[in-house]
Formats: sequence, structure tokens, C-alpha cells
Amino acid sequence: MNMYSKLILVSLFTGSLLFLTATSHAGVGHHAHEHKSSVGEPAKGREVTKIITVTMLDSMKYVFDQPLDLYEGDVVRFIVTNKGVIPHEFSIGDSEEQKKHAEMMRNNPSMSHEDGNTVSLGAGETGELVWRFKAGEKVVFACNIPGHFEAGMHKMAAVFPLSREKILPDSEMNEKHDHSTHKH
Ligand SMILES: [Cu+2]
Repeated sequence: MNMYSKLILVSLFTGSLLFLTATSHAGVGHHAHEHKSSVGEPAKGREVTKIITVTMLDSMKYVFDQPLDLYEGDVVRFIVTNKGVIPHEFSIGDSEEQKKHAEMMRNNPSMSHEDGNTVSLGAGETGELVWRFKAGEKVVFACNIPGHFEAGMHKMAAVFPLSREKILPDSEMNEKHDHSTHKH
């Protein structure tokens, strides 16, 4: 084999590798979009500062176990249970992101979610999502299974800038912080 045909073989091989890489990234039924959002990002379980329990119902409602009182830097573990008999999802984003997400779900209803801002649950299932909140835009929790958002399965909440230390009463401060680090 002369040098010239070797070169051709090598470039053919490289070309097909590139092609394979490109197509596997395009993957069917899976979308990998930016993890960063204007309302925060996925976080690790050990960073959790607050736990919120969410129940999803076939009446197209989310029931939160507490008022949504969210601040910049809060890392919340959402423990989500689908108490319905049809699938639901709990996803976090700003309203623009939720609109795009809903559009993708309409075009490809069988898509899977592995992007850290969504938990999809079948009847009776429980899942978790850990999210670090960023102040600014309003956060929208939404179920983007076609028809569900429109039927009311969403909730909007503000994320306040970091001024919590000043507004929390002393008793709550003591629960949340190590005493030794504070001067009294
Ligand atoms: Cu739903």
C-alpha cells in the first residue's frame, strides 16, 4: 500500500469517527440542554439547605408542603411523589425555558430527561431533584406532559436576593447556623 492510499484510508476512518460522534450526540428521544438556568442550577445532595415535599395529582395540581419562600443560594431537595395514576413531571426553569421544554415534549413525547432540572414519575412513584436557586427571574415549576401545563399544572415563585440573615427571627437563625460562629 502506498503512502497515498494509506492517507485516504486514515481520512476515511477519521471521517466516520466524526460522523459517529456527531450522530450519537444528536441521540433520539434525549435532549441535553444547558444545565445552567436563569433561576439556578442542579446541585449535590450534600449541599442541601432545605427540603420541600411536593405531591403531584391527576387534578393537574402540585401540592407543596410549605409556602415557597426561596432565596438566592438556597439548595433545595424536592421530594416529589406522583399520587396520580397517569405520569407527571416536575421541572424547574424560568418561563422561557418552560415554554421551550413544553414545545420539545409536544414534538417528542417519549423523550427522556437527564438534564438535572426535571423529574418524570409514573403512577405512585417518588423521585428527587436538588436545585440551587439564583435570584432574578421568577422560577416556574411545571409539568410539560402535553396538556398538563395548560390544565394548571404549574406554579410560579419569586427567588429573593440574599437578605435572609437580616429578616429571620433569632430563633430560626439558631436552628440554621452553628452557634459558635456567631457573636451574641
Ligand atoms: Cu402532569
